[in-house]
Amino acid sequence: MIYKLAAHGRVLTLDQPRVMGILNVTPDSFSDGGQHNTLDKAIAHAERLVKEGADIIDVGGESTRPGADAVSVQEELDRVVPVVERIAKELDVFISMDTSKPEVMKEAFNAGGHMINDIRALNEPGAMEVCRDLDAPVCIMHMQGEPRTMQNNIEYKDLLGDISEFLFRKLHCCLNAGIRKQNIIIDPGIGFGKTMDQNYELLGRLETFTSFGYPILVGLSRKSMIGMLTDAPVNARLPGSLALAMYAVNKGAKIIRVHDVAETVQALDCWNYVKKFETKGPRLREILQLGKIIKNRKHV
Ligand code: 8Y4
Repeated sequence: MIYKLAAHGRVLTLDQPRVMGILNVTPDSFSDGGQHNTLDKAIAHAERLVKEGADIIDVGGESTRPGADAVSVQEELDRVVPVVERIAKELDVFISMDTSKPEVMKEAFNAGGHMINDIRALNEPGAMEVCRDLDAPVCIMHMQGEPRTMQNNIEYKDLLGDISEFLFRKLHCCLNAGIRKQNIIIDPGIGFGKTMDQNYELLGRLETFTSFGYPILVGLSRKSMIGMLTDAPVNARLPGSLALAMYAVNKGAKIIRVHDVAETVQALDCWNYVKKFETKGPRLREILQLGKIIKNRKHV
């Protein structure tokens, strides 16, 4: 089964794992004070992610760190919409909006964005209806609790069972609300209300979710499950991030959300290439073609 995401006449085929590059547009990520500077810097970073080979840019204006302040609708609109609008005009890439607010989903989509990445799985009033009306692809993520407090009182009856049940219920709600099946992506929500070992268990059994019949997105990049295991600080977690990303694609993940696009693209190029040799009697034409495509990448 080859999944396809489509919006505004752009199609993203998930015939191979795709890379979603993270673009944070919270004031602490780019600011040196001025607002103009912030927009230009965000666009420059987006351009770099695209040159490095990102298939999707995930634009986020709300910090989901535990303890981060809530952001008003207007504030998030002001952060996200101008960035999405300029990426849509200037860059050849699929744009994702990391938001839970229906107003932001709508405005950012109408500014040229292609999909919604909602860590709250369309839980805000009106979000489901907005996504249905936009006919936008949407990622439904599992989270226990709220970002502010999700790492307190973590409790599951049965980790994989509870998360499967949550996703099943959400899928049912989405389909009932009129969201098309082809527009839905699922995500087990690594790091969102889970202990270190629960995150490893979830990843170790990621194939559980492939049979649901929806493409799987995972975010592992630089997450604390790597730091807690290895003691690596957040800026030294690239090796762990790459290892876990490759593990996830082996288990069927179709979209990997990452900070380090160039490095992940290289890892995936090698993964895709060796994958061609898995089946006996590999088709030499196809392999030769893929080898050329990979060599022709511009390194930035
Ligand atoms: C260091 C680096 C410490 C990263 C913490 C983090 C996901 C997501 C996030 C995810 C989907 C994050 C918006 C958390 N994670 N969306 N968003 N899936 N769909 N933390 O796993 O990167 S933000």
